[in-house]
Amino acid sequence: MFPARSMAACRTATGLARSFATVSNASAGRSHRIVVIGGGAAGLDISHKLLRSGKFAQDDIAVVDPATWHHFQPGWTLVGGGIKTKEELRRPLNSLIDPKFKFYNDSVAGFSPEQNSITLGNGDKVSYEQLVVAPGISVNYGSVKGLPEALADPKSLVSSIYSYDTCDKTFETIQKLHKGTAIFTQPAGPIKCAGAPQKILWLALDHWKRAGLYDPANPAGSPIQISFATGMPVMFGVAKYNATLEQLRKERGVEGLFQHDLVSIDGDKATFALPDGKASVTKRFDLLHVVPKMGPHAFVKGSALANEAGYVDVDDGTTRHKKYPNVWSAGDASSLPTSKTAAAITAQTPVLVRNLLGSLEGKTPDATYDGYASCPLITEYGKVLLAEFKYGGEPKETFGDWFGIDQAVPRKSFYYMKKHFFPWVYYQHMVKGTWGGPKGWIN
Ligand code: UQ1
Repeated sequence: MFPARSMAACRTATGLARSFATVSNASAGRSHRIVVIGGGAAGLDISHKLLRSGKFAQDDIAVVDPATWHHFQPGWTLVGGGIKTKEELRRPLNSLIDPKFKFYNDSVAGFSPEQNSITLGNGDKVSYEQLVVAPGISVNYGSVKGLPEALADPKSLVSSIYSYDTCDKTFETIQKLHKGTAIFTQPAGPIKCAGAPQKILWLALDHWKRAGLYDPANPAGSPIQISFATGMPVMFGVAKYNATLEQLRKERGVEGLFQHDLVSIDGDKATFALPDGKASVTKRFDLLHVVPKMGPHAFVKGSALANEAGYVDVDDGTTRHKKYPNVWSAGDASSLPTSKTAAAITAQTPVLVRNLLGSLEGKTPDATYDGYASCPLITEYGKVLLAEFKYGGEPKETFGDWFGIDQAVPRKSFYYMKKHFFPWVYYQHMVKGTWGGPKGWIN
């Protein structure tokens, strides 16, 4: 480990060598040129892209993540719809980490950006020349009173596709419901995959339609009634796709309860806060699909790296930290003002990696992220609307440009991409750093 440490110190090209002067022998093995926080989609993609640059030796790059399993979370909607099993979507995290990395299978207790170090959950200090912060965000089940208890109760028809533990319960609840009121919620505020709360609604609706329990032409006369209760003012944040989805909602007889933010569950009653902050509405339900509020992990939110909202405060274009030039962030934990999706990560990581590698050579960042994100929005079994857009909610359609097709029209080809191609390319290429999303394969 000593050679690694001295190499790291020698190679410091950014004027940040001061931290290494104080590194004690005991912690010498815990100095790395680059430390990547997070073994999720962003962390794995970035760390492997950095390694593929050929500029790093054994243990030059460290990855920190306390998890045992890595999950392909975009697949959990399909588990909720009974299309995939949750087991097929996960891999042991250590099997996805190149042996050339030092892997700290531990949590992060804190950041010391002035000292160029982090502290692990076990108390050890790890120092770096460059830090990449990509730990994702947390799903806050406690944000809805009564939710943890309702989810844990196997008899309740309350579930969520947002966790490994409960995404299969969702399909069980859909199958168990034969009559009554089904409510699907979406919270106010940022969440991972803002389309997923309604994707599961569309799958459930289609399931009940096929089972003869729901007739979109006569919702009031159907055994099941369906509501979408969302804390947001619209079905989807990008105007072009919102128009299609709002039309589908009306055509399919789904009640839209906008700016209804779920706050508590009590038996078969769900209570929603309304925008003025005073009034609330309580609805009875027979099936409830819940999307809890989400937000930055406490160790990020409470750190010197966070902006006011608790996200890692990086430049919207370069992904470089606004205050600490040797800190970078991408993915859900970053302040990048776009959707929190794996597709967005495919466009963020090449920018981050190019700018970080350039900065090691003293260059000014010259790559810029345009806010690209995508949402393959499943509208029924066998059909997907492929929303793709950039900053400002402006559509940026891959296949529209190639073939002149309108991606707001739900298609079978996009469904096959979502069901078969994306999960495959994710584990074969994206986590290894060789997938560029709409740009295809990159090295
Ligand atoms: C993508 O690259 C990707 O990652 C593997 C997804 O899976 C989560 C996606 O949903 C999307 C939309 C992309 C973007 C790629 C193309 C070709 C549109």
